[in-house]
Amino acid sequence: MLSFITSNKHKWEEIQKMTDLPVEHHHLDYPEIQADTLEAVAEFGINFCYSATQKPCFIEDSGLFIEALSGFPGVYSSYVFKTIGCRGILALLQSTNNRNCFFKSVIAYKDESGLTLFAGESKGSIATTLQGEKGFGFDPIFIPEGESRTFALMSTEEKNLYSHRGKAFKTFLKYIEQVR
Ligand code: ITT
Repeated sequence: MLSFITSNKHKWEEIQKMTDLPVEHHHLDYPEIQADTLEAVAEFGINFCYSATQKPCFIEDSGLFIEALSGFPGVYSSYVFKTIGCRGILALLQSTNNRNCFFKSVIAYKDESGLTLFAGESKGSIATTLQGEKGFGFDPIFIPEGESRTFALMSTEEKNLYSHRGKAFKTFLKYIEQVR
């Protein structure tokens, strides 16, 4: 049985809707190190988790990268969400017309044969106001490319079609179906 280690119940809901494979939700507080890339953060985290569980497991680390802010909050997304939140991001973008951004997700998987990373990105733009109440985190201000609605106005199934996590998880599933 595969184990998805996360403290975020929304991530678990999204992943569950994408597969019929038996995946269990495991809660383990693993360290999220300060590093320049999501890959480095995820790699450290999965090594910690695998040492603790000794079972095939994966984690997912994600971030929002805003062009006009030189990629901020990026690897600091979790902290920035907890501190200034969506409204803080809107305030930081008040004096610019460039609202381009992307979400990136990195899934790190480890089993007896080693560690593998899978990435997914979702390009989009930052809305001018908070819109919608579904989802979590920056969903009320993120509009994926080709859409006019934020993630917070979409069902989980719809968000999965566009999202960074949906894309990374799809690639991960293909790999798992081949190797397991
Ligand atoms: P883990 O236990 O899985 O690490 P987390 O909530 O700490 O859960 P991350 O560090 O990966 O998750 O996420 C960084 C932040 O980026 C998260 O707190 C959200 O605010 C934001 N974020 C990530 N994915 C998002 C999504 O799909 N929609 C909206 N915001 C998202």
